[in-house]
Amino acid sequence: MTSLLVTGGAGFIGANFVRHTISHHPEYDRITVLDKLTYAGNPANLAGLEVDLVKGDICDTELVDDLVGTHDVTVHFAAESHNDNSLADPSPFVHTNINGTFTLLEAVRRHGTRFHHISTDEVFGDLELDDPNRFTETTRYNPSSPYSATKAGSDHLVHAWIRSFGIRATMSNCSNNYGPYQHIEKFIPRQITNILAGLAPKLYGTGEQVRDWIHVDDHNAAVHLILDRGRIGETYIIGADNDHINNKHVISLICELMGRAPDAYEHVNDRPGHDMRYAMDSTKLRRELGWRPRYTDVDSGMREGLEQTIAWYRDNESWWREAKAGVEATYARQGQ
Ligand code: NAD
Ligand code: TDX
Repeated sequence: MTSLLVTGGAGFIGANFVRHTISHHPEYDRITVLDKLTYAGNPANLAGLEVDLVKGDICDTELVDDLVGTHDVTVHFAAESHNDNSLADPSPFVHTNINGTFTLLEAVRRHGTRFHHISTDEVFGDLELDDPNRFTETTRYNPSSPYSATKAGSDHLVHAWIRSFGIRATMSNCSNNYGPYQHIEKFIPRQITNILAGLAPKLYGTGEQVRDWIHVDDHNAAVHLILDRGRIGETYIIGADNDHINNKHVISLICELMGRAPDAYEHVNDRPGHDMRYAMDSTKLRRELGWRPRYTDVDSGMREGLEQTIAWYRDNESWWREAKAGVEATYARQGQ
């Protein structure tokens, strides 16, 4: 039996990971979540689960040392995760994404426990729309925003701790996730809850940007495969081959699935420095570990994933309603 520490487990992907672990991986007999419960963390995401939730900062050396030392495996999701916020104030991004990852790595080095670092496609920068290439495990780092630069910094720390100190770590870089429990500041839940709240969906700029959308359950299934069978020291790219669908297409699909005209959205100010296209090549993960995404292809799997996600936000209005006015007021101040 194995004990598991999940940092950021009260956030979107971390909470889905805890749920996935409880329903599919009984070998993890004790699960602890370490989460600062920032605006993005919500204890309700773990309601009813047999999990110890410790409220704390991953930069707290003593607390982190104690928790890492008493769990066999640490999976590190905790981060400041929203690009738009990083443009308004980068400082929490440096604190959590860089100093927090450093604090965890030092604890892992002291205790020799297993570590998995969760990262993003954005560390590779962006591709032009007509560039046929996709990101692989060997793509050069080239981050654009304060968010992606701090995630890139955290990845470099993990690489260095693996090479210099031989820690037992793996890493994964995944593309844009969607699914239940995602904060309504993010693209897909913002549009769904706009429609539910009687507001127009909001598209940045022309909406030509491409994100390689993946359902959160497909991401988390991949993380478990890496924990079970991934090679120590290795990085795995995770992506579900949706790298041809632009934001305009996604927003129209959401409108259509929610019974609106496909063009029933507004154009708003673009994001400064907006990355154009992300595309992931997950061949290594598929070949080595046999991973297959369930929610792939925009006309079948992604449509099904979006329908389920829309139903979740419709059925869980109390989960998002209170935050909605504040999130929209912040966007309105930015002309978004
Ligand atoms: P999220 O913002 O929904 O959740 C982050 C969680 O971390 C929150 O619960 C928050 O309270 C917690 N946290 C923040 N600072 C902390 C600190 N100093 N100490 C302890 N806890 C802290 O983010 P998410 O979308 O679930 O992303 C999780 C991870 O996955 C991040 O590392 C992110 O970079 C990565 N990622 C996200 C996506 C995506 O599309 N959302 C894609 C690829 C990778
Ligand atoms: O209202 C919006 N309208 C809009 O057009 C919002 C919030 C976003 N957008 C656009 C910007 C992006 O091109 O949609 C796309 C997706 O935006 P986000 O949901 O903010 O995601 P992104 O910036 O691509 O980053 C996400 O994927 C990689 C996560 O937030 C990161 O944590 C992850 O690392």
